[in-house]
Amino acid sequence: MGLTNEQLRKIKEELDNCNNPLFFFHDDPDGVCSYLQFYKYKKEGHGVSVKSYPTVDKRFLRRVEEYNPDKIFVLDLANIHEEFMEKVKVPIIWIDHHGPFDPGKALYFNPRNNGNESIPVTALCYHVLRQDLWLAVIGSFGDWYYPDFAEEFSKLYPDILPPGMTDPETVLFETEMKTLVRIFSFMLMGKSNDAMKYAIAMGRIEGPRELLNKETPRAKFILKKYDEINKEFTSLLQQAKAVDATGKLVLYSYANPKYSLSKDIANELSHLYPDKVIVVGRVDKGEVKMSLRSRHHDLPKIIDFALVGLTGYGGGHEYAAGACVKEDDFSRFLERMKEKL
Ligand SMILES: [Mn+2]
Repeated sequence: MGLTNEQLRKIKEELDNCNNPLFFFHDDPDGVCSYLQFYKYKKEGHGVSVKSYPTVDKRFLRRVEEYNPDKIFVLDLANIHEEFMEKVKVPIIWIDHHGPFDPGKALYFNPRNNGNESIPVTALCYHVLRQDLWLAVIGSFGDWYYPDFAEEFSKLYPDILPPGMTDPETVLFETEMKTLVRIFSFMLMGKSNDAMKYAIAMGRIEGPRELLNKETPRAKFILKKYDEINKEFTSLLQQAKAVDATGKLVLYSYANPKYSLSKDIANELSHLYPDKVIVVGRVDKGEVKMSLRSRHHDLPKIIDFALVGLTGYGGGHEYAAGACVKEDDFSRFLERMKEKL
């Protein structure tokens, strides 16, 4: 599925043939569940979550020096910067489902190169190892994807994933899977080192019930952060659900929370208003950072149009994207977006 059996075998071989791997992973449920599957299998090496800008660039050379790995794995990240690639002397194994992009000297595995399917990296990792089913399932639904091993999970945990539910969006918003995905999303928030503490604790959790029922101190530790962020999230979401949703574009903006919750709020609004274009903006240091959602437009195209002449940047998938503009340019940006809807 996604990758050929030979490719899956090759990844396993690369994983087996190293002693001190360094894993760079995207700081979302798909990324961290990919990392956790590999780390739990290897029981050695280090992980680094890559925040905000999904690129492994020279910011991370310091980590390579610090950990001195004999192999680097890059998981669920769209880009590796040329300079990073040049300066690093050990093999790089890169597994991703964005792009595809030119892998340079990295050994590159991307299902989009074998027929255009965008399968979450966490599902690919499961096909390699077949070990931590629950992590693979959570990471997949986190990317709005129904994996071929979901039924197996449903048999073990029918209370979490009721049998016969095959639409990923329904699963994600109407079952306990919602809480599980959100626990993984929230635990990674904040500084990278803090996020890693939670990721490591998660690596010791044995299954979803231990987590949801707070059965152990490590589960309580993770759920404490979740509960704290969820409180803030719930109150922002309540405001977001109250905004005027009569136009083609639904806008919610907020300021000053400790964490950026835009992605999760945008997903909720997109589920609530499937036919609308959703813009969730977080005002921070004179800029507005946005999460955008639409099921009927090519968002990167519209963002590029709206950005002409303004200071900002943006991009992403057709249906889920991000953008950032100066606070003074925000209303102009929205006006120009509306011209294209
Ligand atoms: Mn992904």
